[in-house]
Amino acid sequence: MKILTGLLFLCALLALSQAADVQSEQPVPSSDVREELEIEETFHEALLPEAEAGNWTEPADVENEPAAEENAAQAADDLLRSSCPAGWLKFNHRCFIFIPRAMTWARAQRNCVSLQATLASVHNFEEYHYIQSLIIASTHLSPRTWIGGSDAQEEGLWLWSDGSPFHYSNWCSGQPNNYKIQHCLEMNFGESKCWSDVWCSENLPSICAKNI
Ligand SMILES: [Ca+2]
Repeated sequence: MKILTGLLFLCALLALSQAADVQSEQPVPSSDVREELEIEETFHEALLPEAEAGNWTEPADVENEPAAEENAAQAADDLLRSSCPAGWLKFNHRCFIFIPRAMTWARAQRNCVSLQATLASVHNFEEYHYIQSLIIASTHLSPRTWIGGSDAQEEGLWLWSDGSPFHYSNWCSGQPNNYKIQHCLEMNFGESKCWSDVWCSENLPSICAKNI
């Protein structure tokens, strides 16, 4: 009886030890591995809702590529728009051209309009000086020339034909005098090469200007 009991006890021990072996075959993750697994799970959980909602954000370096192309296209566009057509000269975001053919003020303005421009308005001394130097470069002289000022709509109320405000002026002494009704603005008048009102029917060369 004692032998039988001993055998049963031995069998029980063997069975227990085998069960323990089976359990020990399942590797217990080390603490490092557990951390990695947790991080990976967190990563997927964090991405999934956005991806499913269609809010996937491209990584930064990929996202920059279209932006760089866009910037290059914008720069090329700016360059194109910042240049003037052949024969025109750029100053203060406008293009200017001297038209040597003598015409009345109205015909000179119409000619400018046909070039997608207007007779030039002048807003400060630098612009006036630039226009004077442009005329000298074209003619080697300083002939009287039409620019875009007129008070034909109302005597003494000077307007620029491009619609810009008439703030700056360079009238010669005693001008504008509306002598025998003068409604158009000529530059390079007299020795001082300043401005005067003159009859609009005079035939003068002109300066056209257009915005870039
Ligand atoms: Ca006058």
